[in-house]
Amino acid sequence: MSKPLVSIIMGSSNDWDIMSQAAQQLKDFGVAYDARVISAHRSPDLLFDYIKEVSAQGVQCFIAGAGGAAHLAGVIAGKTTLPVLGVPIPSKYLKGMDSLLSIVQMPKGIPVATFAIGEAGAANAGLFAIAMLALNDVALAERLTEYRAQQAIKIAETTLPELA
Ligand code: RP5
Repeated sequence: MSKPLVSIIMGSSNDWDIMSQAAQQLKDFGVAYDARVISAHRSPDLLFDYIKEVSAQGVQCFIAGAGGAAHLAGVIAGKTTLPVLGVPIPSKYLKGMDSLLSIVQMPKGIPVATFAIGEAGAANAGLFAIAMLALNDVALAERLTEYRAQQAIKIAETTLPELA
């Protein structure tokens, strides 16, 4: 198993339904990743140890998904200069608006690239990580170009149903 290039962290195992979309993109493109449940609130010491450990192993960026008081991505960004991609998880009562605002409103100087709430955000965070890695990996860049071309073909071939 090759060393992970991307670390996916989520605040709860309940976030995996959404965050697995990021993992799936990385898997589909053959990018090695590590996915963990670590909470910024419930297990902060573990989070700091893990960031140090995977950074030393060569991880290139973090994808962090959390819901509600979603501080995970921001806390990671405060501990590393590696890019941090934040995914707001839909929450029970506020439907992820709380998560989105918690992640996107970072103080000047500590950026988090914030994605859409839910599945699309998680999948796009995976694709964005791939795009960053592709800057230094020609084969990966070619696969990404092909992936985009396939999407365009699908759209071009789409027909609408006839009206009755
Ligand atoms: C956050 O709190 C997690 O990211 C999760 O989305 C939310 C609720 O966690 P659980 O109570 O479902 O474990 O830390």
